[in-house]
Parts: sequence; C-alpha cells; structure tokens
Amino acid sequence: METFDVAVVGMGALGSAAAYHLARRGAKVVAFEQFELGHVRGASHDTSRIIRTSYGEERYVRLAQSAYRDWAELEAATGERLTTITGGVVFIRTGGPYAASDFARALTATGVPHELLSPAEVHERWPQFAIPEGVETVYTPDSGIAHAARTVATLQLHARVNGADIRDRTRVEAVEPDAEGVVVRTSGGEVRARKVVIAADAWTNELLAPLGAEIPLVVMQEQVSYFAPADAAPYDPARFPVWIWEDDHCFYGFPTYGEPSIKAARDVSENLMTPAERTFVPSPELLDELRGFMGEVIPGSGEVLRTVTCQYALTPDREFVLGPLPAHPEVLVALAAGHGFKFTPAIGRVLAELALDGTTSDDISGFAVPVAAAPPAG
Ligand code: PYC
Repeated sequence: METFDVAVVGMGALGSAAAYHLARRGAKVVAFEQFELGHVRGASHDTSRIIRTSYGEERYVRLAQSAYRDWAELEAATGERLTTITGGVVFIRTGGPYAASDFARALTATGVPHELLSPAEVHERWPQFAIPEGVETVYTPDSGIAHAARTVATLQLHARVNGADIRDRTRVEAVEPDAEGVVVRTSGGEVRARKVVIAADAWTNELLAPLGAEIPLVVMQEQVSYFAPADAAPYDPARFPVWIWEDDHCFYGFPTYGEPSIKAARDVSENLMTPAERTFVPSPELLDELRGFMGEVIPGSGEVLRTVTCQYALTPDREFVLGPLPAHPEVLVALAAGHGFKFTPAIGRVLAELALDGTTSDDISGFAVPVAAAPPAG
C-alpha cells in the first residue's frame, strides 16, 4: 500500500490550504476530492468572499490578524493577487442580537483600527447606503475581498508544485485508524498515512460515523444574487465597502468586482437540504426578501442579473472546528461554519502544524471537535 505523511479529504478551501501548507513544509501529502476540482457543490466556488478582522470576539479577531499575514505570504509565494482591500462596514441594529460594543471591545483589545459611525456619518461617506436611525455601524479599513475560486485553484496548483498528490473524482469511503496511523479507503484504492485531515464540510459525518462520532451539523442551500445598478461607478471597490447587516436575518454584500454588478445575499437562509437533496435552484422567497432589503438599504442596487447557490454546513453557534477527534488523535477535523473563507490560509497552516508538530501557535482552544456519539448504524 502507498504510504504518506498526511492524507487530506476534501479539496475545498480548507483542504486545499492544508494540502498547500503541508506540501510546502516538505510533507508527503495525498489529497482526495470526490468531485472535480473547483466544483460547485460546496462552499468554495464563485468569486468574492469578505475578508475582515471585524468580529465581536477577540479570538476570531486574533485569528483573522494571523490570516492577513498568511494571505500576504500566500500572495508573495505564488505571485497571485488574491485579496482586494476596500474597507468594510458592519451594520448592527441597537437592541438586536449583536452589539456594536462587542465589536469595538474586541477590535480595541487587539489594536485593530476602527470607527463607530452614525447613520448620518455613513451617508456622508457612502451616499449609496440608506441606513435608518437605530443602527450602529462599525467601520474597519482593513476589510475587503478575497477571490474564492482563484484562491482555491492557486492553493491546489502550488500544493502540486510542492509535491502534493491531488486525486480528484476520488471518493473517500472510509478512514480507519490503527496502531500505525490511518488507512484511507477510496473509490481509487487504499493508502496509508500517519495523519488524516477531514475537511469534508457537509460530508464530514459520513466519515466520522464509523468512528463512533458525529458533529451536530445543520446543512442548508444558500444563494447569492448579483444586482445591476443603473450606474455601477459609485459601487467601484475604491468608492464602496464590503458590508454586513447583523440582525435576526443577516445580509451582506460587495462592491463591483470584475463585472458591473454588486453581489448580495442573506446569510444563513435556513433553506435546509442535505447534499443529496440539493436542488441548485434559488428560492424565490429568499430572492424576494433580498430584493426588499436591497431596495431599502441600497436603493440604487438595481435589478437582479443572476442568482448562484452554494451550501453551508453549520456547527453549533457557528464555531469553527479545528483539531483532533478525541478518541482518534490521528484524525484531524476542520469545519469553518460558513464564515471561514477569510481564514483559509491560516486554517491550512494551523492544520499543517497540528498534523506535523501536534501543536500550533494560534489560539484554537475554542475550536475543539464537539463530538456526540454517532447513532448506531442501520
Ligand atoms: O464572515 O464575512 C463573513 C461573511 C459574510 C457573509 C457570510 N460570511
């Protein structure tokens, strides 16, 4: 049987970043993707993702600060420009489920430049927004955009350049720990590795169940829409920030990026469906809700050009999962709960450190695997 230092399962953003960092460190890596590389069944395709340090919790801000260093190193090492800084605003309804004061506290404690703005101050800087009274705005100049598909392709290319053996259209059927490491059984045969990284998002529990573990995941189809403003110039990345609306229903969006349209979406649609049930058909109700929101908050956003679906696999409280299975320390699990793309190169580095060194200098203490016993088979 072929042997490797580390096997990686899933070539979305996190698995691709892990393979890249492992290969760069000289590990012998094999990586499996059940579909074609760059497929649209998960959460790593299409163009823009928000990057930001602005979180209401210090540990996420600190990990984001690490991630900015890792983005810069990735761009320098590959010669690819993957990020665009635009500045960013988080709109938070006073008395709602989020608090601007939490953001301000976390950003102050970590030394991240930020400002708190009133609706009038927002309108003065960005007249494209119509923000009602009773909404506080956190502005961070370091926020911006990462190109999702280009990032994943870059990580895969440079993982291969550094020696990783990436096998697409190869489904991992079982991960079987034993005294010498792990046997990985796939549709293309078996390999042995000292460690395995499972970065399989909505498919994670299929591999954990035979190991007696289950992570409580909620899986849903999400959708993002591209709006065509009559005049795209005011939405240029130099004039318009990335934005997030934090409330009972959250929304987010972008400046123009590669085309004269602005992408926006509801975050966490609750359009529940498993990978097997995925329709890839946008929900008209969600689209109507988004149109209504955009008409009020970005009145010049224009008509919807197209809507694209993706998939979220959410952990309890949307906490990341990053670490070993308690009963099988050779099995590392990574889940980013639909807000992890901005951390991609940091999570890949952390996974490589955990696999090769058994430890990492980033604080991942809140991200232990929250396993329950898997229900009995049959
Ligand atoms: O974490 O920046 C983010 C985000 C926005 C929408 C979904 N995730």
